[in-house]
Amino acid sequence: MSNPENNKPAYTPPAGGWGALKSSASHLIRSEGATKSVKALLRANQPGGFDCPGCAWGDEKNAGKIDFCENGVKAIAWEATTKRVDATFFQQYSVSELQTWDDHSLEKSGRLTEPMLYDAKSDHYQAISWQDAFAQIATHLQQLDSPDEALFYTSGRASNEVAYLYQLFGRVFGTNNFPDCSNMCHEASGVGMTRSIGVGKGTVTMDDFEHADAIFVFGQNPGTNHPRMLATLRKASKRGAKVVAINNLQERGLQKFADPQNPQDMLLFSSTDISQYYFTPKLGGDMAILRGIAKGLFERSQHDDSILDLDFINQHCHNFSEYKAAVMACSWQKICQQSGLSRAEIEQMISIYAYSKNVIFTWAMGITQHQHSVATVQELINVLLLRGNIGRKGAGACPVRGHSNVQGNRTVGINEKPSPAFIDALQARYNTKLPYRYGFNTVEAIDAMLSGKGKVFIALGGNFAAATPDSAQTYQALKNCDLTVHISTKLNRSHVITGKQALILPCLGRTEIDLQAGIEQCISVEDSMSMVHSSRGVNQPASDMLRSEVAIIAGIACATLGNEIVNWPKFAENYALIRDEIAAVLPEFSDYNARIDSKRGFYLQNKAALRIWQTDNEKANFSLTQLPAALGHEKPVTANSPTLTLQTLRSHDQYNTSIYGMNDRYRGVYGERNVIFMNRDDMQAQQLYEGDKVTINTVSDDKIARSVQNFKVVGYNIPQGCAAAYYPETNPLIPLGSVAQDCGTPTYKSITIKLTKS
Ligand SMILES: Nc1nc2c(c(=O)[nH]1)N[C@H]1C(S)=C(S)[C@@H](COP(=O)(O)OP(=O)(O)OC[C@H]3O[C@@H](n4cnc5c(=O)[nH]c(N)nc54)[C@H](O)[C@@H]3O)O[C@H]1N2
Ligand SMILES: Nc1nc2c(c(=O)[nH]1)N[C@H]1C(S)=C(S)[C@@H](COP(=O)(O)OP(=O)(O)OC[C@H]3O[C@@H](n4cnc5c(=O)[nH]c(N)nc54)[C@H](O)[C@@H]3O)O[C@H]1N2
Ligand SMILES: [Mo]
Repeated sequence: MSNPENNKPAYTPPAGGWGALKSSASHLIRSEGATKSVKALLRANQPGGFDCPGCAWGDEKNAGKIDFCENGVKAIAWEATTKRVDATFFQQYSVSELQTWDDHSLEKSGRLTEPMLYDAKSDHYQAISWQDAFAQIATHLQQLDSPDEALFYTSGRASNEVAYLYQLFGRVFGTNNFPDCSNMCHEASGVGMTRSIGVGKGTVTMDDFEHADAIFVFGQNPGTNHPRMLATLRKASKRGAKVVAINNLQERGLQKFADPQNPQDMLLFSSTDISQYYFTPKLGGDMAILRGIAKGLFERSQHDDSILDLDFINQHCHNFSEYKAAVMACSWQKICQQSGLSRAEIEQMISIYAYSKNVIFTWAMGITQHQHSVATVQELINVLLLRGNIGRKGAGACPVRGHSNVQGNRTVGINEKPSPAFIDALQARYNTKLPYRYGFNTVEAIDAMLSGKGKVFIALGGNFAAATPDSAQTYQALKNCDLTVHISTKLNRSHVITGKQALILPCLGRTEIDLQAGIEQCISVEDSMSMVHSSRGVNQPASDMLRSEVAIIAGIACATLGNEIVNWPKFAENYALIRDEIAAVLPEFSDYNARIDSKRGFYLQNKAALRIWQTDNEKANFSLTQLPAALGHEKPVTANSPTLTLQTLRSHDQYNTSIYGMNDRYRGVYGERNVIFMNRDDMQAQQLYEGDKVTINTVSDDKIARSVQNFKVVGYNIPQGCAAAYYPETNPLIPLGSVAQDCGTPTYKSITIKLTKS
């Protein structure tokens, strides 16, 4: 039985509000770039300004002069810091010494200012000219036995322009090895949705949120990770839409929210309840919930014709009767046990879903980072299809993307499994043979480096060493490489886990002015609602030696391949020409240059939203996957060796591997990150007390011991058998082989662990 004390909230004032503004301000000052940042802030998400690098939530069409959030402020200030990591810094600190620093200290050192080459003899990075850096990379690439020995990683902050150029470079070089952050993030959404409805992106626009009668938010913590989404949810909630949260934790930001941009809310410190309905399933239990909703709909449809949208189903869907049979064969007992919710709770969700006309499902990492994540995404779609909730105003599927342009990167070709049609189009445009065979995703890339099949690793942004699973193995993988190259703005873990040779190539950030051939360039990005818009930096570059990402990729490509097939330098001088290329290869971008200049950009039409299904049978397909036989929490526990299922997640003061600060305000954690949130009954059962220090050990059958030490136990409102701790500190625990079925995403939200007292 769970103890009522366990429901004690960690932080009582509403999320957002004064706390949010005070925290933003202190970050601005601490970043020592205050004046610059303030000027920059007012241009965030404004026409003619830059796209906030914080997240991929859509822009409100009636947003005023201010359309950013606390965490956007942090991202902008972080980039605008006046601290510098230059050649003198690297003279002072050897790489071995930097390896002992934590992630926060590395990034806090400041912006990278000039190209650096690692010298193994002295164990220091030393300055190198851009030309020599490009030549080094070219030599390494040209010496490979096969182009497939090169790996081209992308993090989702890259613009459409550089992403397009980068994939073109990799493919003309001869490989589809494009592991990317998406492989660790929303891959399951892309794979599952493409199978079911023929598109791998959300089907809704911002406008749909104004017409939804219910919004179900699955496995997502918008208060921290998509704060501008809270404003959208709050508006919906105020006009009477039901907001239903399904989350393993009681997240403050989903419960109450005072809008820091609404003066009235601030003065009165009033707040709106965001989610009137809050359900806390066990980790990985969402598919069972959805199956329960489907079962309830089928049961209720026996007495009520309005429950299922049979017209829609008959006209558009395939596999309906098979799906119905599969659902009805699944027992309530199994559904409740696996989800961790009671029958009454699930019935409540069924009522909300069945009696709301237009429903949107949103989701993020709580859904996609499990073993059965593709099946769960398909189950989300199944349930939407049952009531015709796709392709209708106010209804649809909304995977909420993470990185601000991760969706755009995929659209323009960053994909290790490109469609033959895309390669055909590239071949036709450049009149050259390009590879069709699939490349490596992120985990496969690590395997390839470990086995010697991957020899040159190039990263366009991100922090591969820290973001990926199984840190010990990943570090070894990177060290095995002949060359590692990082195109980055700030110092991070990946720069100090070097290949035999290593280069750091410092680039302009999104907020900075990008001058090419004397002309200011803009770039463009796509948000979670498929809106493509331009972004123009406003700050002076952190150093005059920085180059833009486009210029760097063009430089590497030109040194490696020459200019015969593609005239790289021409594109680096004028990004509008890259957009013309994109438009020539992807017809949905026709008139690209003209259309990004319109006020808030343009919408990339989503076929599923028009009820055109680009699947093999041209139907929307119900998927028939069974519930997992048993999740971690369902497996028998022996008293002397209790296991827990661990999810790894973000604190309020971080952007992925960038740690801005040591607080997690809404969860009541201050000044530290090595904590493990536990159910208090589990603590009692294991004789652990608040504040005890534990070692977290992974339970896996691959015979590799994995553990992290000195984690402080924090009693929390979390279902029994489940625990939570921050990423990236917990990445040493994630077995490399533990990935989602059919999409290869590491199972970052369900790792079986055992605790031992430190
Ligand atoms: N400020 C800030 N913004 C960010 C980021 C950041 O680090 N900082 N990262 C960006 C990126 S790349 C991404 S992908 C997004 C991530 O956005 P989120 O997906 O919100 O990120 P996480 O912190 O991983 O949170 C996962 C949430 O799902 C819940 N959860 C975990 N497992 C389950 C489960 O099995 N079922 C259910 N129902 N819930 C579960 C957790 O309790 C938590 O609330 O945010 C983006 N925006
Ligand atoms: N355990 C666990 N691991 C996870 C996750 C999890 O929930 N749990 N989440 C996963 C998810 S969803 C994601 S998306 C990945 C994120 O993986 P990545 O995208 O690889 O990691 P980030 O931390 O976002 O990358 C931060 C670095 O990007 C660089 N950078 C910042 N801005 C720019 C820019 O404008 N240009 C360039 N070139 N570089 C820039 C900076 O040097 C900074 O250090 O992590 C994954 N890893
Ligand atoms: Mo992500």
